[in-house]
Amino acid sequence: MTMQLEAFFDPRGWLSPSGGPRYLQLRRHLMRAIRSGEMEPETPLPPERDIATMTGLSRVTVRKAMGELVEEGLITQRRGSGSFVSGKGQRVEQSLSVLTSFTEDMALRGKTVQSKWLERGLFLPTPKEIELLRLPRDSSVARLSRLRSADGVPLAIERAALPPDILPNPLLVETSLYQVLGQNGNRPVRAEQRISATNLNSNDARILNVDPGVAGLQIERISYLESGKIVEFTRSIYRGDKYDFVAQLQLSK
Ligand code: 16G
Repeated sequence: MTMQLEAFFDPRGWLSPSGGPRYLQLRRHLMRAIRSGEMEPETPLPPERDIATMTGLSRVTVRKAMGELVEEGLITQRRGSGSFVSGKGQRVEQSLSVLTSFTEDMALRGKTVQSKWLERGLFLPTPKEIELLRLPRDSSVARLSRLRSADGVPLAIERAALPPDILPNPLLVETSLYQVLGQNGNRPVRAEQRISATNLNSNDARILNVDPGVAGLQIERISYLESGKIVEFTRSIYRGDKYDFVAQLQLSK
């Protein structure tokens, strides 16, 4: 854990009288830290009575919050040595409202990205690519398919298709697509994203190193230049057990 425990448990940062039952607020606070990786696996947690002192909550409330996290497998209790963050809960959270690239997202979390190429080059477009990317009939299409991992953990398969005038030489993309697009003044400024649930087919499951049929998230992103020109149509399959998409909501004014 990189932050000070007192600061982390200081209730002023997360406990609110209108935030619902107090044990749920503590549970949520811990869960967010564990899932985002802010609290790393194997981080020892203070004894209940110390958490009670730091948070100002009763020991019963602390026990209830911790008990649920133990049941969900996010915290492990070891007899005689206390409670620890288990490796199981760690997930990646991606904001739904900021247009970032995979490389930037992971860098923000201090993670290193690895990509394995599945396909990269200029191809004959499918009718769907012609329609979605608004390509002229005789055009080619740039395709980039990659397995994307962070700190060695496979997270997603990304299959991107771009008009060839946006990315004339796909081989120039070695790590970040958005970086190469930015160098040519073609970095998208806005995007629409559609997320749906999916069960991984055997091919994608094998690439992501999970069992066939497990739950995943399918995300389609169409991104645009300021002018309205389409930059990419990307279909990604994310591992459902490793990824959370998080949206900040505001009351409409
Ligand atoms: C993100 C985008 C994807 C984009 C990629 C570029 C989602 C669901 N998808 O993964 O559309 O092509 O970033 O990443 O967020 P890169 O610059 O690291 O290659």
